[in-house]
Amino acid sequence: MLELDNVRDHSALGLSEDQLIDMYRKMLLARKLDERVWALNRQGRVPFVVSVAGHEGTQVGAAFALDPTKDWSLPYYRDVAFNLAMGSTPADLFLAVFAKGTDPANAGRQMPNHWSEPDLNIFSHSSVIATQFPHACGIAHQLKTSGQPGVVMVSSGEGATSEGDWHEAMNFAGVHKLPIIFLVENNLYAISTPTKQEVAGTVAERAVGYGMPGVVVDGNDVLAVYGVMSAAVQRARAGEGPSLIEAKTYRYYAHTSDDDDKVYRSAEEVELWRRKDPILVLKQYLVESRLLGEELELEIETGVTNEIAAAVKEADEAPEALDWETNVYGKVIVPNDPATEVEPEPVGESLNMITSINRTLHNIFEEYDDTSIFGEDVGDPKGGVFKATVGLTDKFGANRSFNTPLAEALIIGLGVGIGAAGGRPIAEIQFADFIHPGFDQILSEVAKLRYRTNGRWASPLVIRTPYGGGIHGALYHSQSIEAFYAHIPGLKVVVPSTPADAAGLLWSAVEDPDPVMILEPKKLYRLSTGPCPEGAHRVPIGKAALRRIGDDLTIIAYGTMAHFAVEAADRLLTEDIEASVLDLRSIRPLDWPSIERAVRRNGKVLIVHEDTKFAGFGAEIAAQIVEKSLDWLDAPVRRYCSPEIPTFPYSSTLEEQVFPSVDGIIEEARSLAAY
Ligand SMILES: Cc1ncc(C[n+]2csc(CCOP(=O)(O)OP(=O)(O)O)c2C)c(N)n1
Repeated sequence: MLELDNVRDHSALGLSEDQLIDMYRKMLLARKLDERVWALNRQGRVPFVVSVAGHEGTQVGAAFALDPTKDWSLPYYRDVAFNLAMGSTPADLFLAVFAKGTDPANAGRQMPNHWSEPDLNIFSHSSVIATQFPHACGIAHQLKTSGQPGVVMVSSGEGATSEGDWHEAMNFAGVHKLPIIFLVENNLYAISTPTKQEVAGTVAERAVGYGMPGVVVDGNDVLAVYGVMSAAVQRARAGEGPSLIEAKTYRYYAHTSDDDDKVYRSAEEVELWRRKDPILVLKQYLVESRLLGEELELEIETGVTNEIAAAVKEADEAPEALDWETNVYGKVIVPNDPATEVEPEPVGESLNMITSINRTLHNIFEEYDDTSIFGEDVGDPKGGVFKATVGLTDKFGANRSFNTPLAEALIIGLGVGIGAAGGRPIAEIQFADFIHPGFDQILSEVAKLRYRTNGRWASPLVIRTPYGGGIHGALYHSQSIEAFYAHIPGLKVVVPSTPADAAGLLWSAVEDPDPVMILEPKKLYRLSTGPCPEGAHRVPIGKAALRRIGDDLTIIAYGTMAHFAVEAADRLLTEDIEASVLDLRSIRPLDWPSIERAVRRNGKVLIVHEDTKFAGFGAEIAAQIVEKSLDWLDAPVRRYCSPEIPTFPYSSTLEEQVFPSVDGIIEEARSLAAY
């Protein structure tokens, strides 16, 4: 257990007099900086303030227990003093306050107080409460499994401990005994909601359920926080696992400049806490210990004031942010090489798609020892519910192929952290239908990380997930999810239809610096067989494959429907209808040149997908054709999709009626050819 004896003697805590004075200086710096930002806000020069005032003791006490040369931290928006104590400069902070292009954290793209400093191992965060916790787990897991010495500190307010991501991360950290410290700065309110409406019992008590110690500490006493934090860091360094620290503190101003705190708390309450001001508490200790006289106090105050004035000036004079465009992707793919010939058959042993994926994962793991794969039932002996990962744990160890708890937000967020700490993560989501608890992590974190930090951090995460219907999977094991994810800038989305493409796209995804979602049509896992090249075989992301060439119409499809379209095209030949089949393979980025070439060839396009029609991905293809190639069309663009029902029913007789079929494609193609 963590000792909470509230040591009030700095030398007993191992702190030198200089360190103690430095703590005081950092706390004062944060407070004065805060006051200056409020003043700028009143002058109308900065639109938004998140105040630290009141939290300085907690934050400086925590930071002093960490070593930024090896430890990692994931501070939250209120952690001004923490960041200053870790080594960020006031100028860095004011550049963010003024949203300048040289703001090192966000380049003017996020609101202020969204910290990021790779040189200090401070990881970026978004505005979404609690998404940082799975990232902390990923970083800690990567540090631990790659033998790096650091520990991870992740902080939040007490309100954040109601979010699912917090609980999923606490659970994973406890299960894996990760070197993490969860620091909760309990200032009694989540905006206006008092703690008793957020938490039954106390925050610290929540730790018990996750197999870690939880302690409460006076957050206004910097020495007490430092003591508890140091013990937690020591515990983590010794391999004994995570800790939860609940630091009781208070914020003196409203939640942000947009909040009016008078409606939910009294002036008397604020005044009561003002008397326990962490800066006063430390000052009193310093004076009583004869470490701070009037002269030194004045010197510190003057130094802090000058430092802030210089920082404001520097930030004020810095160039405005102009670049809104770059760093959406690390590797921008602009398809420019249209498919004109039928894609040649690869050479190699004939395999089905699932065997090809499994063999490819083994090959990738051999090639790159920084790869890891994780998800529900992924580890051996099961090796995944579809057996895609069989043998990886046995061969490469449980650090690289492991089961996670049933927690999709955690699985995706873990990948963000593993990638940040230098790993090459592959997340498996057991079924695409169950990816939605992780949607926020994909949308808000995975896809935006590079953009929001202007390229200082990235998420090279591969997300593999079996998807689609036609296998009696019913409403919750059949869904098409591509339209949701194709809509997200920052993400790449691919859908293979052959075993060789499943292998080749996987290789390319793992080597790509950007997040790539691979939607594996599970109907094809065993249905689709074909030759697969040995070893590294790469299929470029953003490149469609022409499967058949014909002059009467073009069928554009992907996944299972591309497989069906090839069969349909072959059967249509008996009716003297020649259809081109363009298998998109990548839906973001989209191989527009190949689509355009196909439209020009025969002027008739049939788009086929399993998903429903309304706002499905086919709508995007059709819109682009109409926008850019209308003059080449000889007939309206057609779409053949499933009807507007919430996915395929379980009963065979029902599913057969609604699952797009080869016969259905033939019928649509025949009608279009005759137009
Ligand atoms: C997922 C999510 N829900 C709601 C919000 C809006 N919001 C921003 S801060 C906040 C309160 C957070 O309170 P707490 O975690 O206690 O931290 P504090 O601000 O008190 O330091 C809320 C509800 C958000 N940013 N993200």
